Amino acid sequence: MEYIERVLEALKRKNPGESEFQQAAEEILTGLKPIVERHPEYEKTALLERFTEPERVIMFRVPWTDDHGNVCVNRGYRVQFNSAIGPYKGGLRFHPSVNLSVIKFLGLEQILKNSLTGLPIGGGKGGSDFDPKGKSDGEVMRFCQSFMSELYRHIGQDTDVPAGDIGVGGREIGYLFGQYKKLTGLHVGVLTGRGLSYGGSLVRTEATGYGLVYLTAKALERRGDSFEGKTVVISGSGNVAIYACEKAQSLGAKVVAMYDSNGYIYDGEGIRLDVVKQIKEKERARISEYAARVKGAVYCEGCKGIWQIPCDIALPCATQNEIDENDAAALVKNGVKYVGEGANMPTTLAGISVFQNAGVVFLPAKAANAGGVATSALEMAQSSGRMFWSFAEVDAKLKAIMENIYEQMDATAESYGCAGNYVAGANIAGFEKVAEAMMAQGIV
Ligand code: NDP
Ligand code: 2IT
Repeated sequence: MEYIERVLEALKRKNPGESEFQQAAEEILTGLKPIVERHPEYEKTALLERFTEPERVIMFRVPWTDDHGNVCVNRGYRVQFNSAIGPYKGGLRFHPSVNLSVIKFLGLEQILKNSLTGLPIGGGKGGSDFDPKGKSDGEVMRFCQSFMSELYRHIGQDTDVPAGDIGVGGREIGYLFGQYKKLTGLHVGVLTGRGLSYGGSLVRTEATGYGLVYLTAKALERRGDSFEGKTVVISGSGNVAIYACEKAQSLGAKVVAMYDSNGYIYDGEGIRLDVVKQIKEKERARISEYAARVKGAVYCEGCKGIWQIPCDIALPCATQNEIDENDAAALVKNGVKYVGEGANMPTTLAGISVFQNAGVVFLPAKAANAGGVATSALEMAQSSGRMFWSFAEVDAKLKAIMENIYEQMDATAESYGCAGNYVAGANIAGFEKVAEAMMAQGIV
């Protein structure tokens, strides 16, 4: 049996029931075939076995008290996956579906994503099965304080720098930072996505969504096309979805649909983002509200129907496995030409095959959504340098990083004999640097 297949089989045996982690590992390792064939030394030094085994997994109890005096217990995680090219870096997710498999898949993806940014950041991820939905600010604060009361001893500005992800935005980062500072006395860049008044960076809020559109726009431009006049469907209505919508609209696209976990809205006139921001960012309410406020818009219960809406460009920006092979087939049938993954692993392996076989330009998550973590690294640079860059400065750096990622994965796919296959291109381009750093540092 070939090296990659053996590693994958052992990984599945060793991590039973971890379906998301197994899926991410399969996507990544399969794409690495051409580079592994060129480097027999990888097998001799068990490089892939080391690459797929986290350096450290931390799991902990998070007890907190709700507004009625009930004691609740959640589970906290931090997976410090790979520090070959820099300190562990990656978000925290608070969502009831969080388990070790989800955090490990996100951590593995993060290693290669962070490498693609060209900045010195390793890969990590964390979170909890805590559900912030419906909780008061006080409950969220007490949860965050308890979570940090354990996490603080494992992180640091030069060792591990967490940030946001699903369920963790500016409010949560603020509470987490406050508790870290209280426990350590350090006002340092140990978390990114901080508020602008206490060390955050301009553009970090917008970065993932803007970056997704910058990279997709590059793919369009290379084909003599642009966002102008295109119909776009965006799933999710959180941080990534909102700023992807904002940038796509500013480039002349018409975004016609978005969703949350209950259902989707369709607005043939083009989504009014000010209304979405009011509902989701200010009121923390449900997207169904949109149809009650905007004439002509409709709300449909359930998420799946969104992929039946004809569009030129689909930007899945909610969560993993939201597009399966049937959804992909519906999108293809209705004429989709580009798919840019804003979420992490939003397309199943079978869904990816449907897009690639149909000649859709498929832009995988670890490249397409790298703008968030890239801007986090720019926030770290500003923190260390005691500097504060202007919006225009950070935005220009973000755009350049995203365009460079596109060129890198395009050129890499071509040079390894799989032109246009950006899944392989992004995996190989990200892996090259991590592999070189791991080889240079010996068996550690
Ligand atoms: P938010 O919490 O801000 O928003 C998440 C959105 O996705 C909400 O609309 C939420 O709906 C929806 N959603 C979550 N889970 C599900 C589900 N199971 N089914 C349907 N809808 C769901 O998170 P972000 O926007 O930050 O993150 C979205 C995706 O982007 C994630 O995959 C994340 O890993 C990825 N990402 C985020 C980055 C960042 O900088 N924030 C960077 C790179 C990637 P509801 O409110 O109903 O739960
Ligand atoms: O998936 C991701 O890249 C993020 N959630 C952002 C991580 C970060 O450290 O900014």
